Parts: sequence; structure tokens; C-alpha cells
Amino acid sequence: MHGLLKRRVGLHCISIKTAGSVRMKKVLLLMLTFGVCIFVYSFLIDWNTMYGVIKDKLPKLNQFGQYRQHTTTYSNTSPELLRTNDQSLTTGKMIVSTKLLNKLYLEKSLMPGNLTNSIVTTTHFPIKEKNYITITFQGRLGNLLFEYASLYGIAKHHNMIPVIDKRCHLKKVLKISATSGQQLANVKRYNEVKGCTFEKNAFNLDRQYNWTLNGYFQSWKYFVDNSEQIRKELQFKDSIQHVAFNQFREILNLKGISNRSTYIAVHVRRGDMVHSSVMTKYGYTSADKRYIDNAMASFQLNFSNAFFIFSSDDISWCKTHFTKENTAFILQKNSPEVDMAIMTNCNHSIITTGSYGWWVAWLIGGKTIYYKKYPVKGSELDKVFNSETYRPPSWIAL
Ligand SMILES: *[C@@H]1O[C@H](CO)[C@@H](O)[C@H](O)[C@H]1NC(C)=O
Ligand SMILES: *[C@@H]1O[C@H](CO)[C@@H](O)[C@H](O)[C@H]1NC(C)=O
Ligand SMILES: *[C@@H]1O[C@H](CO)[C@@H](O)[C@H](O)[C@H]1NC(C)=O
Ligand SMILES: *[C@@H]1O[C@H](CO)[C@@H](O)[C@H](O)[C@H]1NC(C)=O
Ligand SMILES: CC(=O)N[C@H]1CO[C@H](CO)[C@@H](O)[C@@H]1O
Repeated sequence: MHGLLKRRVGLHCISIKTAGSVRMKKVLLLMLTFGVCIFVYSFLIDWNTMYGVIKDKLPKLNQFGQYRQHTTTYSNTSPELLRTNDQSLTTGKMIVSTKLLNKLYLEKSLMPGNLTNSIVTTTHFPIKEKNYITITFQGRLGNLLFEYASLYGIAKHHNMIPVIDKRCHLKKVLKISATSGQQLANVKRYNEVKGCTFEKNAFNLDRQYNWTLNGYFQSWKYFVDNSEQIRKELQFKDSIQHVAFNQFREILNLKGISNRSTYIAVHVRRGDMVHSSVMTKYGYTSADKRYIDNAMASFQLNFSNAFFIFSSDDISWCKTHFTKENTAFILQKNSPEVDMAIMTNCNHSIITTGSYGWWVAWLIGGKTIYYKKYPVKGSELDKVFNSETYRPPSWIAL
């Protein structure tokens, strides 16, 4: 803006000098008048160009707006995200302009050269610094899935780039897109306080830093705005899906089940939740036979062609207790991801306790019945647990 102004004033001075013979006072008055005129003129030109740029980009912005509705990737338009560090723009219209241009800038990674008016862009928009965010992975498959999904959701919320450790097990079994290997500078750590509760603070990270998340982040709310992308991200690799589909068909064939049944995955977590005193003292528990019977009856009521496929870390307990004709069991010693992939061929789910079952239910996406006595009321686990933010509202408590 200043460059333009100087150039114009300079030109004007030359023309005044060549007018030579007029008296000093008149010259000064004339210069002042012209100066003011030119100042106003330059300002208008600048303002118009700026406004022109914005007008130019408005249709595109609308497109972005629609794009945003589709993907919700760029849902955050909070003021702190917008770079309003140019304090010279103070009028209402100008601030709006800055915001619009900033939106363009953030959403399309526009470099200053992309916009037609370089004065506007170079003056008001410093080169955008990239923000990265990563997470310290811990636990087994169910935990890892929560960690990845929440990392993704939190990253998208802040318009940051999620990156993960290349050794993360999920990279071997899922089609996830996050890249690895970046050496991050200027990193801050977010330490989760309650592992099974949605923490609003995780959605309010300072964009001056790169971030490392530390915790379990077990809440659907961290990624509810990105569910569709996360469903794509969390697809098992084709080799796993292939093995899983074959086993699924095999199970049905063995039972002579029609392919027009309604399939319900029943995940029964027992193992450590029954036998580890550390875990049961902390508040973990396992569902009893009565709960599973009731859940099955509820599905049977609504789907007369219901067929139940059990998966468990204690499958012999299941075989002993559930003997109806419309039940089958995953008997092979599969990896956890193959078992999960088999279950995702079902239409609905019954889950008991733990994050593995949670993900079986979420990935299937149909109706879900969950065990409401998990975790044990008043336990240590219960203190970091919020059922409303842990389980999606559509799930049915029993
Ligand atoms: C994040 O780390 C990258 C890579 O080291 C660095 O280029 C970038 O400036 C950092 N971002 C912030 C906001 O500090
Ligand atoms: C269902 O089974 C029948 C007979 O085995 C087969 O012809 C048909 O293609 C199957 N349909 C699906 C959707 O798998
Ligand atoms: C079955 O229908 C009943 C009555 O409408 C309902 O209360 C129950 O939640 C349904 N169960 C399932 C698994 O859809
Ligand atoms: C139920 O699952 C089977 C097997 O994956 C699938 O073929 C069928 O289309 C599903 N039914 C419904 C109503 O989604
Ligand atoms: C959307 C777009 O065209 N972005 C480009 C802006 O310019 C930089 C380099 O000047 C490119 O890297 C971007 O792809």
C-alpha cells in the first residue's frame, strides 16, 4: 500500500516542479490539495483492488463452503485461527476482508503469489507456518484405534497435519493416510486428564506450536465431525478383509445359514477383565450370561432372522453358555484385526466391555447394545469415565 502511495506522490511532485513560475504559497496550497486528493485516490484504488480481489474470490469461497459441508475438514473458523496480525486494518469491512482472505489462505494453502493483488497478500499475510500434531500410541488394537481416530479429529479441528510414528501397528493393518517421519520442532505436549471423557481443552490447542497428544482419548466426540473420513481411514487392508470375508462365509456355510439373515456380532470380553485382580479392582468387569441373553432376545424381537456370531477371548465359555441354533463362534486363532474384520461383515452388534468391542460396534455401524454396568460404579475407572461422551447416543444400554 505504501509503495503505491509513494510512487504516486513522487509523480505528482515532478509535475508540480515543472510548473515553476507560480508563487510559493499557491504552490504549497496546490501541493497540499493535490496531495490530499492523491492520498484519497490511492486509498480508494487500493481499497477497490482489495475489494476486487475479495469479490473475485467470493464464488470460490462459496465453493469451499460447500466443500466444508461435505467433509467438515475445515470446520474451524474461530478467530484465533485467522491471522489478524495486521493491526492497520481496523474498519469493519477491512477486518472482514482479512478474514475472507485468511480463509482462502488457510483452506487452499495459498502462497502470497496466488492472489492477483500482491500488495494485499504480501503486506498482510506472512508465509503460513505448518502445524503438525502427533500422538504417543499405547495399548492394544482398541486403544490404538481410539488414539488414531481422535488424533485425526483433533488435527482436523485445528487445521493441523496429523503425523504418526511409522512403527505404529495400525499402519500395518489399516489403510490409514497419516504420514510419518517428520522431525517436529517447537512441540508442546497435551496430557489427557481423564481417559474415557471428552476433554474440551483438546479442541483448543495453540496454533503457535506443534503438538504431541498423550493419553487414550476415548470419546466419539473427538472425531464425530470426521466420521466418514475415519471410516475410510480405518478400513482393514485388502489382504485382511479377504481372509475375514472367507472366514465369515465359512462360518455361515457350516451352519447352512441363508445369506439373507440379519447378522449380529457378539463380542464377549473376559480374559483379563475376569482374571486380573488389578483390573477388576480398578473398575473393569465382564458381562454376565443374563445380559447377553437379554441383548440377544432384544435383537430377536426385532429381527426374526437374527443370527449371532460370537467372538471372545474365552470362546469356550461362550460355547458352553450359548447353544441356540442361531449362534456360531469364531473358533480360529486369528489376529485381533482379523477377528474384528470378520465381525465388521455383520449388520449389528452386542458388546460387553473394553475398547476392542467399542470399535467392533462403531465399525459395524448398525444397532448396538452395550453393557451399562461397565465400568463398576464408584470405581477408580468410573472417575475418569463419562458414559455420554464415551458411547454414541444411539447405542442402547442394557
Ligand atoms: C512444526 O514443525 C515443523 C517441522 O520441524 C516446522 O517447520 C514448523 O515451523 C513447526 N510449526 C510450528 C507452528 O512451530
Ligand atoms: C446368496 O446365496 C445364493 C445361493 O448360494 C447366491 O446365489 C447369491 O449370490 C448370494 N447372495 C449374496 C448377496 O451373497
Ligand atoms: C427392539 O424393539 C424394541 C421395541 O421397539 C426396542 O425397545 C429395542 O431397543 C429394539 N432392540 C433392538 C436391538 O433394536
Ligand atoms: C447384512 O450383512 C450382510 C453381510 O455383510 C450384507 O450382505 C447385507 O446387505 C446386510 N444387510 C443389511 C440390511 O444391511
Ligand atoms: C491453490 C494453489 O494454486 N496453490 C498454489 C499457490 O502457489 C504455491 C507456490 O507459489 C503452490 O505451491 C500452491 O499449490
